[in-house]
Amino acid sequence: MIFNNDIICAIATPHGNGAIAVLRVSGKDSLKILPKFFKPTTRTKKFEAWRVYHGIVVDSIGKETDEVLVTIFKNPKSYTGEDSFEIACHGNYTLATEILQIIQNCGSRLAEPGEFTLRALLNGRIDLAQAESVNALISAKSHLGRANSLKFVEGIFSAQIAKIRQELTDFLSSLELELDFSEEDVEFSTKEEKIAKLTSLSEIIQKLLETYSYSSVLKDGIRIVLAGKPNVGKSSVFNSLIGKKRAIISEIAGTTRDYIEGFLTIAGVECTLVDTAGIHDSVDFLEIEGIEFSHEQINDADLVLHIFDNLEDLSEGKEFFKKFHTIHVLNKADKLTETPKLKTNQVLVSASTGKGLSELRTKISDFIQKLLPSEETIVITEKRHFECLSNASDFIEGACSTIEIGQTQEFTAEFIRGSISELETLLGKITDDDVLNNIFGNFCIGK
Ligand SMILES: Nc1nc2c(ncn2[C@@H]2O[C@H](COP(=O)(O)OP(=O)(O)OP(=O)(O)O)[C@@H](O)[C@H]2O)c(=O)[nH]1
Ligand SMILES: [Mg+2]
Repeated sequence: MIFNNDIICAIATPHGNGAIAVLRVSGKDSLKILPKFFKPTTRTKKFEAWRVYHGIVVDSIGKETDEVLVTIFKNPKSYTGEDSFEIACHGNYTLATEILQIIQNCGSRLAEPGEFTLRALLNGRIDLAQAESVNALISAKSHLGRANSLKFVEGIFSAQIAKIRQELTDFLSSLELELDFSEEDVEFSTKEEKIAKLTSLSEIIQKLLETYSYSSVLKDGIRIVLAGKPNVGKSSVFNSLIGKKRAIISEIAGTTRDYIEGFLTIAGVECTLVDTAGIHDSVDFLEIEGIEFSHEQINDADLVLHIFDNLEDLSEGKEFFKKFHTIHVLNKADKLTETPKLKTNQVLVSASTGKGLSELRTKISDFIQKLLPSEETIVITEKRHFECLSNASDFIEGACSTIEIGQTQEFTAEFIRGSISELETLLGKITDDDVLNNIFGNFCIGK
C-alpha cells in the first residue's frame, strides 16, 4: 500500500442497524471538505479541534440526509496523526452508506482495509506491534484476550521490547568501545558479566515466548464437542447449554447427521459448542458419513463432553475418550431412581429438567480457567511477534557462545546486531544509526 495523505473515508461500525453508525474521514485536507456537506446547527466559522458539532448532512443539491454529530480531531493528536473527523449518524446502514457516498463525492476516497491504522503507524502514532494488536483487540474471543490486546495497543508490550532493545544496544555500544580501544586493552566488563547480562535478557524473552501457548484460547476461544451414542440426549444438552432450540431432538436414534455449532461464553471465553451424530456401528451410508464427522470433531476438540444415559456406557466411553480432555455427562437424571456416585470429571444432568446443568457449566469453567494465563501476563498472540522474539533469542544465544569460546568480539557484536534487528523488525523500525547515536549519547568519548 503506497502511503499518501489524501482524504480517505469509511464506515467504522459493523453492517446492520443499530443506535448509531460512525463514519471516519482522515487526510491532510479533510477538514476542508467538511463544510461542503455538513451544516452545523450553530454558526461556525471554523471547526475547532476536539469539539463535537451538531448539524445536518446535506447532499450535492442541498437535500437533508441526516441529523448527525461530528467530532473534530487535529493532527498530530488524532488516531491517524492527521486532521480527521468522525460522523455519528443514525444507525441505519443504508443511511450511513448514503453519507459515505456524499463524502466521496466531496473529494474523498474509500479507505483500504486497515488504512487508518496504517496511517497511524506511518505517522509515528503507534508502532507495528501496536498496529497489529488493534486488529487482535477487535477479534479476540475472550475477555482476557481483549485485555491482553489492549496492553499491546497501549504500548505496554512495545515498551518492554524497547527496553530489551535498549539494553542490547547499550551492550553493543560498550562492545564497540572495547573494540575501538582494543589496542589499549580496555575491557568494560568481564566475560562472566557479559554472559550474565545476555542470559538475563534471554530469560526475559524466553518468558514472553512461553506465553504463546495461551494465544489460541485468547484469540480463538475453545471448541467443545458433545459426543456419545445415539439417542442419549446430546442435542438436548446442546440446546440447553446454548439456551435455544438449535438442534432437532427426537426419540429416533440417529437424528443428528451433520454437526451443528452453537456459541456461548464461559469464564469470559467464547466457546464453540458442537453437537454431533451419535457414534455406533451403522450400515446406513448417510449415518456413516455423519459418524466420520463426529470423529473429526472429537479430534479437533479442546474439550469433549461425553454424553451417556446409562452407567454401562460409562466404562466403554472411558476407554474411547481417554485420549481427549473429557467431561463424562450422565444425562436423563430425571429417569434415575437412585443417584449414582460420580467422580470429579463426571456430572449428572437432566436436559429435560435443567438439573445439573449449572454444575456442568462450572466444570467446563474449571477446565477453561486452567487454560488461561494470569491477568497480568502479557501473552504473545501474533506469530510474527513469536518468530521475531525466537530469532532475537537465538541471536543472543549465539552471542553467548562466541564469548564462551573466546571468539573475537566482532562476532559477538554481529550476533547482538542481529538480535536488535529482530526486535526492531518486531516494532517495525530499523535504524542502524541508533547504535552510533547511543554511543555518543551515553558515553563521553570526546577525546
Ligand atoms: N427423560 C429424559 N429424556 C431426555 C433427556 N434428554 C433427552 N431426552 C430424550 O431423549 C431422546 C433423544 O434426545 P436427543 O437430544 O435427540 O438425543 P441425541 O443424543 O442427540 O440423539 P441422536 O442425534 O440421534 O444421536 C429424545 O426423545 C429426548 O426428548 C432427559 O434429560 N430426560
Ligand atoms: Mg442429536
